[in-house]
Amino acid sequence: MASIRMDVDKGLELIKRNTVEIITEKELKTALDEGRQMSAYIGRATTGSIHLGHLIPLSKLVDFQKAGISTKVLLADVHSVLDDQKSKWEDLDLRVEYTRKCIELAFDWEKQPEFVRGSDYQIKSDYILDVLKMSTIATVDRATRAASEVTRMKNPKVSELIYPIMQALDEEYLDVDIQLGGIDQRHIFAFAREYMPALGYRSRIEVMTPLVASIRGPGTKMSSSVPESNIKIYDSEEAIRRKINSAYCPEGMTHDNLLLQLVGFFILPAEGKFKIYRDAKFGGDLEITNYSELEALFSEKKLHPADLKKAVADYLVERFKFARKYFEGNLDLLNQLGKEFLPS
Ligand code: STL
Repeated sequence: MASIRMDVDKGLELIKRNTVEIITEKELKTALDEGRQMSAYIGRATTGSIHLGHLIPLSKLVDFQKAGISTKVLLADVHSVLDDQKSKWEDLDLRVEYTRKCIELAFDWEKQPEFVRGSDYQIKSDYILDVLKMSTIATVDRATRAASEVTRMKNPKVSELIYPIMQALDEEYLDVDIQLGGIDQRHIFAFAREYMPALGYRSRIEVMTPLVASIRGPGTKMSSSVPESNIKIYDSEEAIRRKINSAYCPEGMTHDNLLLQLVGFFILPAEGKFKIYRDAKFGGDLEITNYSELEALFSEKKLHPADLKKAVADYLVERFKFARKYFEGNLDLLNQLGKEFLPS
């Protein structure tokens, strides 16, 4: 008994760490208490290039795996067209291949998640019938609110309101217990919680990760289409170092600090520790094992931005070497996808 109790607590702690909200934690705890074998998924619309901003929600999958939860990644190709045609129907094969490869290569997976392509099931009649059913129940107002944070919604198309309906139904068709996503998905998750029971499906547990700070500081965004605003996982070593060096990271400021977030949400979960090599005259080497330790050091100005930047850049250069090598040999694929996919 004692050991099972410990496993439940450990599992809950793993799932909760680095999240900002869980709807609901009580349901999660009950499921763990009952020892249920669970599965979780995260969806990624195949809209643009994969960069650092995408890796933090994806990193959570590693914690899920460690907690014994099986994991899936939805390559949401249909969604990428529904979102104001950010992809073209005829480019979806390529977009899916690209997105999958990036996610495979960016993580040192103990076990690869299961990849599922949206269009493999979303255009079958049983799914479409459910979309139609939900469209008769969901109000335009609710669907609009749900879509607003995630799709373009400039001169909104009907497809942008279908988007949240499909994202809700994906939980059922992927046969999962948990959906994971950034906190920007909150309204969509609430929409799913509300409307799934109306179709006779259970509401799923929704787990949300923090929003990633931007390289250029508060008020800016990491955007796939602006190369200097993001770091692609296959950017050149020189570009990684240049962009990290330019990142917003004022001494002592822990808010909106991408560097701290990368260590806390991306590096520590994967490695368990993070080494910062420093000259003895600047305090000598540091080994950090948890985020609060790092935050304290930084806010007390015992860790200088330059040392943090150097250590994070070194890590990213090493971590992404497989992705860099792969895409160096497959520039054709990137060229076919378009200019914004090319490395800087
Ligand atoms: C984006 C960017 C991002 C996440 C998503 C889309 C998620 C899309 C999605 C689609 C269908 C699902 C779940 C999630 O079932 O970071 O453009």
